[in-house]
Amino acid sequence: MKITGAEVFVGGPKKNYVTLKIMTDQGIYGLGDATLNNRETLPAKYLTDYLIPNLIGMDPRNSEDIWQFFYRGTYFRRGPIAMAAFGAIDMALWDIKGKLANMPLYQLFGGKSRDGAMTYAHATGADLPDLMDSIAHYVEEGYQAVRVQCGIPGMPTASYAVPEEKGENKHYISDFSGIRPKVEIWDTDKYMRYMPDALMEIRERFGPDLKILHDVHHRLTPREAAQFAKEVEPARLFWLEDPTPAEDQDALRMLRQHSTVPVAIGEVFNSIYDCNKLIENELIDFIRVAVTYAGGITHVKRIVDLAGLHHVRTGFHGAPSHSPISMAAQGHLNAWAPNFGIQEYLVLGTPECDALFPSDHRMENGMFYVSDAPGLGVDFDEKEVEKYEYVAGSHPVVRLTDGTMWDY
Ligand code: KDG
Ligand code: MG
Repeated sequence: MKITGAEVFVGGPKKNYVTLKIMTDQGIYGLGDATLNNRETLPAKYLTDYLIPNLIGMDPRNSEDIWQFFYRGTYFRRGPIAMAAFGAIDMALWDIKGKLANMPLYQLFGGKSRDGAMTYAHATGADLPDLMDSIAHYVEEGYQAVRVQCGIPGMPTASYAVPEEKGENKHYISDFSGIRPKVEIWDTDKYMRYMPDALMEIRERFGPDLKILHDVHHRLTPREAAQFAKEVEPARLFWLEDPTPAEDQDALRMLRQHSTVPVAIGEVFNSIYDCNKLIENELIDFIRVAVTYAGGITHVKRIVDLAGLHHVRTGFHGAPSHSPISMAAQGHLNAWAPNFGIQEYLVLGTPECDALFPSDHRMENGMFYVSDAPGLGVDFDEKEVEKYEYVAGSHPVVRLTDGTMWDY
């Protein structure tokens, strides 16, 4: 069996999804997602200029050897652009393997460990009452777990994932369009004074069962994170996400010495070497890597297995930039993983998105159920994608009140 060709498509409703299609001499094709939010053209170019010419003629069934060929053969290893490109190839090869076996992917991993996978929604608000409305909306939709973010009184601008105006609190997606980034002004003291009590008010309003998650988006120093973690303990969070900048694997030691709050990290990691110390030293509780830019199913499965040895559960990244293809890949891993924790799930789910990526996977009451279709179980409509143009975007940048650059 041989790979005969591959094509990359960039486009989608409100998102520049990067979709890879690999064709074979047996008529079976596979799909992969290489969407690197706000830098989408780069993995696309890496694929078309370097990787696809090498793929032609390879046997698509040898997904492990092909992964090693690209990873080891690159010399300049890792990094989100390369790992997103390798990841898309890997997903597509697994898709082909599943179609050849006539089995859904979770069967090839070892079968189902659960029927549905719990997901969490993003609740947000310009202020705390606005956030409370947003949480109530998702609870009513059936979610058992909700991530909560809100505006901080006195903060000069809205901060991470928070709208400027009240009322935009349902299915809110930040607008990242434009090459010049928006500037957010951040005040650590105000945040640390306000947020612990706000989280406690949320716990009191929604009771003991709601799983409450909160994302600090890498903004605290190790000492501040330790103090913050201690102060939010009474709210009994399901997780505290990215309290410190992700590059520093030792940053969580101090937090761990002072608090038992569960910690989640890893949405910006792109290899096992970014998190092996965190996992082996049991400094985290949830690993947030994504198949999209952590080298695909082959590499992420390796991380999941290492995590399982150290009581670390999965909580894969699932921001709206992940296309239904990578979310399906994660859906199959979630169905199988003995150490599954939770899945962030923000696929647009609009009729336009469903038309571009038809599938029978379904969301019900905040739970994700994978279909039994062979492979990934998602298709891609090449005619539909022609409707969309690439729109360049940038993540915001963050400055402290005196102008100093900080972490987004
Ligand atoms: O592209 C960046 C987003 O994916 C990120 O800001 C989202 O922190 C995020 C999350 O938890 O989904
Ligand atoms: Mg996050």
